[in-house]
Amino acid sequence: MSSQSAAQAAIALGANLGDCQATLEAALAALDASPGVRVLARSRWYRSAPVGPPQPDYVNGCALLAVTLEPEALLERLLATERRFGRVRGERWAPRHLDLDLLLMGDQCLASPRLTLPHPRLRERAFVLVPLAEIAPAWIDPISGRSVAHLAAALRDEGGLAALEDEQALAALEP
Ligand code: A4P
Ligand code: MG
Repeated sequence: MSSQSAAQAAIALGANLGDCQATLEAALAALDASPGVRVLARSRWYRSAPVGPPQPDYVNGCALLAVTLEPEALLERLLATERRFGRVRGERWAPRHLDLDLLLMGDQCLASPRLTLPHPRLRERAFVLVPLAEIAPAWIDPISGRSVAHLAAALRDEGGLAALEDEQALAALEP
């Protein structure tokens, strides 16, 4: 692939500290405004129960990007964007303001010390696969040979995920 031809990449976004939805939207706008990256689509935002150690609920979502960067350069851009939005002034051991993971880039498979593609936990996580299936259901995971829709369907019943706009619509119905 030439570094100038656009490739498609899928990223996961997550936050569980501060105004999570505002941070995720600002991070996407910053990525879209940066050289060599264009945001093509994003999923709805989901509230998700924390996987791993006890901590606040997350807001998660996924986005599709058109990129003219090599995978390592895109990862650097994601990590720089995390730093830009993730600073926690004076707090120690705080949960994350922003987590950006590179999930898929075309059908590339990589395992370098800095970057693993596809993302190694892509297939295990409803909070990644359910939003990703909204925007890229037919994308084939090059490791399993399964589509994103197929992988998401296998995890959909795990629960713990709710679209924020559904929560807001339900809240509006309450007396
Ligand atoms: N790295 C290698 N491959 C990749 C890749 N494909 N994408 C390296 C991104 N990074 C990749 O990542 C550490 C290093 O992984 C990077 O410097 C990069 O070189 P990190 O994001 O700084 O570390 P982390 O977030 O602590 O690790 P990781 O593995 O991303 O954490 P997880 O597994 O994502 O866990 N529960 C819910 N409901 N929702 C969440 O979003 N997130 C976590 C974080 C835990 N529980 C959660 C959620
Ligand atoms: Mg991460």
